Amino acid sequence: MDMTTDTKLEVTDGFHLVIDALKLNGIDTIFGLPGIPITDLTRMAQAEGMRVISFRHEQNAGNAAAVAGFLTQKPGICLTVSAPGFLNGLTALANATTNCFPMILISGSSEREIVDLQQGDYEEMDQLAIAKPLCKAAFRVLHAEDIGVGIARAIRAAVSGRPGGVYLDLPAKLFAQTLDADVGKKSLIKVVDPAPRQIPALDAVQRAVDLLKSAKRPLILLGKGAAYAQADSDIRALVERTGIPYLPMSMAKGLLPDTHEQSAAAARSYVLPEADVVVLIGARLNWLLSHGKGKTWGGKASKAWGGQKFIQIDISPQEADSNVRIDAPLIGDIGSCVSALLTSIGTNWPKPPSEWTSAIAERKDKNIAKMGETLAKNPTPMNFHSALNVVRDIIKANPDALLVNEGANALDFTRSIVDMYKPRKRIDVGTWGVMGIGMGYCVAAAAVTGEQVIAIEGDSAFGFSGMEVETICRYNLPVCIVIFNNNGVYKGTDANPTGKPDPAPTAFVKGARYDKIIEAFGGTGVHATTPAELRKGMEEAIRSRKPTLINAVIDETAGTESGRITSLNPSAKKK
Ligand code: ADP
Ligand code: TZD
Repeated sequence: MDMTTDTKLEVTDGFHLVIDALKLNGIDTIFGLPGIPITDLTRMAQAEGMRVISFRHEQNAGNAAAVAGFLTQKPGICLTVSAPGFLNGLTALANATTNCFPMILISGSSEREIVDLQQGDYEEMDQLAIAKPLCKAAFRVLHAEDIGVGIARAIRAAVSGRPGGVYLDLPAKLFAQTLDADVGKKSLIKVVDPAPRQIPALDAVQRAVDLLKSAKRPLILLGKGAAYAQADSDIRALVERTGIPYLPMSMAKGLLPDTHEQSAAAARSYVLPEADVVVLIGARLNWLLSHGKGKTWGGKASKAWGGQKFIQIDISPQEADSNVRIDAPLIGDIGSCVSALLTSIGTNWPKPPSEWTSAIAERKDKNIAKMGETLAKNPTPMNFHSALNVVRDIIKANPDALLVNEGANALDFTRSIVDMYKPRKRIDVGTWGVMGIGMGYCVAAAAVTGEQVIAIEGDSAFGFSGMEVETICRYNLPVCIVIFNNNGVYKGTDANPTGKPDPAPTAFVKGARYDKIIEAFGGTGVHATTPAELRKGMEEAIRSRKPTLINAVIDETAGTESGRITSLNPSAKKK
């Protein structure tokens, strides 16, 4: 052997294999929070050209990853340290799974031998076991040569079929393991067709079309699965070619512009009980749709079926019949299902009877006119309606902006008042109605799309992730946060019935100046007590694209307990 030639082997290690495997699969962003054992992973990922966005709390990084997954159809990556960092991220992973958003939570973990014998390691926890029941799939990689497989399996699990959250456990020791660089490279997998199309069966399509043909009062319901699927033009074609009125669920708003003449949103309480055949496209009949039965659907009693027949388009074959009978399940990906329906209905589909569409139009016009009157008022102090009248104009003028929304009243009023014009522009509390998604969603929305982001936040809702205002300023993201400040959870008027000095459980510091928070980090703070001041603040934020926080002072008596879901509060038997 000639000892004069350079025989030094090129090596790689666990750190680089993780980064290379992600990059190979087109993943270019990591949302996370550094610490043992993943600090160097964040540094090296940045050095290797990935965008690494570092948060102040893992739950917010996790929420960012989840919504990045929703917006891009690629799994969003959240990277955390072990035990407490992992647990902080886990809430977001469970939320992503609940919402059917693809996401991978990658957490470093402590030494297996010590964890398994419960000998008390630094941040010891059996993370894999804890994650399993809360996500779609969970994997652990022990050897550097398996990193490629581990990442590939995580990606497939996250985006194929019904999307969801995946946990990937990477023990500290893995990162330092070395491998011949060439062997390492060959061990990586570029996932082919990670979310394969699932074509619906022809007889299922025929069954759905036959049922639809029989309808006198058909209705289409669009859910956030339809928004996720990115089958925008086919969905629009289905709605327009059939002439069927449609209702968008919260995050499906804008799939067709909310101002579309077939939108029945302003006549929701009329169309749900009256419809005879309902086409569900990427929407579950869960609590948000009153489980498809009861008074909302014209049922005689609270759990009685209202008589509707359902066509349900969903990728999950187990979804049908979860609450009421589904007469025509159409199982497949939404793109393939909707396109199969379009082929089958052709171009001469008869429009629904005009008695149905004109009855809807009549209700709609009345409700819209009534809302117009309310919005035109300018009371002092400002209330939800007069403030949202401004937001409504701003979104109309900036239809590409993303709207993040959380709170109770701040959520319900925004959803019904602010029209959306384009798909996937509205992101909110989702299936759980969870507080705390706000700032994480803002960061991801801005980072992933580059568009202006506007957040409409209840003052309570904002508090769950408020520290990420620093993150927004640090990365100089075009985010305008508007806090509807009514001095508390739901309202600011509760008092302690005992007369003792502690405030009521739902009350906050009165007259808090949230705008000062962003000023601490170099952002723009605005204190707005009138619609005019709010408008000026929002317009300037959008013009400058500077991180902005507007403290919009709202009448503390406005709003209701729990917003629109007051009825879910258990009522006390003993008064
Ligand atoms: P919403 O809250 O807007 O009513 P849900 O989250 O309840 O919507 O429902 C979303 C549904 O969409 C889920 O049942 C999910 O399985 C389904 N889904 C998600 N992505 C797709 C897709 N690409 N094709 C078909 N169904 C999908
Ligand atoms: N904790 C979590 C994680 N999620 C929740 N949904 C709640 C608590 C309970 N909750 C709601 O459902 S809305 C809300 C809480 C605390 C806040 C409502 O107050 P707000 O909005 O200031 O954000 P409004 O506009 O004043 O109603």
